[in-house]
Amino acid sequence: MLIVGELINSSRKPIAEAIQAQDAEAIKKVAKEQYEAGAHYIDVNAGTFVGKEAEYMEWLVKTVQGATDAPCCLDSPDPKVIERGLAVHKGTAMINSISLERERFEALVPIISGTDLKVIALCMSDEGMPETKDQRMKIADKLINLLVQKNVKIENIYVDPLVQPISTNSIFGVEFLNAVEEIMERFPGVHTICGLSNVSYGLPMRKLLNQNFAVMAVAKGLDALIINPLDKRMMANLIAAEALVGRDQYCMNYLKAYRENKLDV
Ligand code: THG
Repeated sequence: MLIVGELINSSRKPIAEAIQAQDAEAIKKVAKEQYEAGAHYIDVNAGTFVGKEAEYMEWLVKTVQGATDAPCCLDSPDPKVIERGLAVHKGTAMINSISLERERFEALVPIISGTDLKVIALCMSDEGMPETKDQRMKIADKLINLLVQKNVKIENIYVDPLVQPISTNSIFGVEFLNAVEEIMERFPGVHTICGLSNVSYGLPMRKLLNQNFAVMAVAKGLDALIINPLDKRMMANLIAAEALVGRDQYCMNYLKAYRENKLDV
């Protein structure tokens, strides 16, 4: 399971304050904690700072990479902001994200084409957010094919079918899960990823819903997640889920986590 640590996001108050104050130590601490908890990529998002997002993205990338060896997941809908982060990024970044929205697609493709960059492909088009599995599949199919045509390796594509709140429509959870299953079946080599928190929006005990949803998605083949890696129960659940679906040979990872005291949370 590839883990992207979500906590460096300006929608979170302490992060917005640290960015505003240019408090590098505060950002470095959150980067290190996530890396040590098992994050492979550190998501960086300064999206709430209109007009300063690109400048802050650059600062976040430099700051995070001054504290850990982890690559960043550059999180912005604006290709200019992603470019700015990429210009100072060391190693192989993950782009979060491209979509079928025409402007966004055309601006990002030349940046990604022929490189080893990983890219999150959001199932979103100029027609808006998909609701059913079939709507997601149509977008995923077009996106994957276009990206591969444009010289992006299928192994570098992480399709995000987009999680929507079950409080607004009770089918949103299952439509998402079935999309994961079909994408992994129909496009061998591609990855699937998502952020979880939307699924529980508007409901109490959000962690309970997020944790269960993550396990169900793993059962459908999801192999990457944007999460809070400091959530110990979430991390333990994922290790157990991967062992249970046969993605942990000889349960080695499960046993290692047990010996390291990471399961009894
Ligand atoms: N898909 C893609 N990118 C994304 C999302 C997605 N980027 C943004 C978002 N969704 C994922 N990132 C966050 C970041 C912070 C929070 C939720 C999603 C958040 N965190 C809690 C808080 O601040 O209190 C802490 C979570 C916890 O304690 O478990 O709200 O869907 N491609």
